[in-house]
Amino acid sequence: MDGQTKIAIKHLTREELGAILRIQTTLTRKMDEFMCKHGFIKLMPLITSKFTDPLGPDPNSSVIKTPYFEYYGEKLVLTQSMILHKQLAVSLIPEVDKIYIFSPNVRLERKERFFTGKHLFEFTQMDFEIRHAKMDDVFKLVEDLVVESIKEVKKVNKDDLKILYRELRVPKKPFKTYTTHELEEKYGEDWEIKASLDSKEPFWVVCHKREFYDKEDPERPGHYLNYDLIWPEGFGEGLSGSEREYEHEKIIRKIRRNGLNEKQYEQYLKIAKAGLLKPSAGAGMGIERFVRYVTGRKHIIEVQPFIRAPGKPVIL
Ligand code: ASN
Repeated sequence: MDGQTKIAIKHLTREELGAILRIQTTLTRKMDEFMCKHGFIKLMPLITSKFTDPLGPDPNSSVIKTPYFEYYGEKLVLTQSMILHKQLAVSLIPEVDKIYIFSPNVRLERKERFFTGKHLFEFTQMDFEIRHAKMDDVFKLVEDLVVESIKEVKKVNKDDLKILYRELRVPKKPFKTYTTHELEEKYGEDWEIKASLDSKEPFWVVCHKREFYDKEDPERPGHYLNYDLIWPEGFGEGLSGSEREYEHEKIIRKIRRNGLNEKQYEQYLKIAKAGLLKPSAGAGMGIERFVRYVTGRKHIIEVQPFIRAPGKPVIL
């Protein structure tokens, strides 16, 4: 047998993988229960589309190319995130104003991203969107979700946490909130991991200059109504989201400012122009990152049985 296949087998037959996956099962079951209890409707994921999240300009994004392919003369793309479809769903589907999806995303990141310990080029996020919601509604929901999920793991997976030597704390609500500006001032431009290492509790970071769909504060231009949730102990970013731009004129202005191809978003823009997009807010929580934090693993590949890591060969 060749060396690469042997490595893949070794990765799959690790003693702790069962414990990690049992914890992942508890977390995803709890998320389903929690979202249903809060009135969310579950959508199935979409992995092909005419348009997807452009993932930029965002200082945190490093995709080297967008995965396009042709099918019966149409140019389609693999999902980088379902953000625009989430917005369409909560705007247009009658009597459905809260949705969630376990959504696979493909993001062809630069190979150096392997060394962050938290990047995969294929991963799943629990993506949700709420019509007419504001940032504070999302914060409250996510804080309850995180606390309830972690309590459930501590209850159901005691033995698994022991196998992993993981001492897991239940976070205290409400989580603290910082602005990107204050963290930059304290830690410099690469604040994320330093601030995460300094903290024992998850915390929010608001106001990131990034994609066109994140809402700019109408009262404070240059400030953004968006947020990341940062896991503590050096695990770094685990969720991001925002209130959304829904007015055509603002969306088109930002698409042009960002140098994106308007043509690609044609149908989405038509719907926005007809005034059919509703205000909403939401977020996406990276499942593998949540599992990595809860299980206390050093590198995210440890929680992924079939590794899809930037710059690494796909073996199985
Ligand atoms: N899921 C994120 C959101 O809801 C978007 C992303 O994954 N970039 O804003």
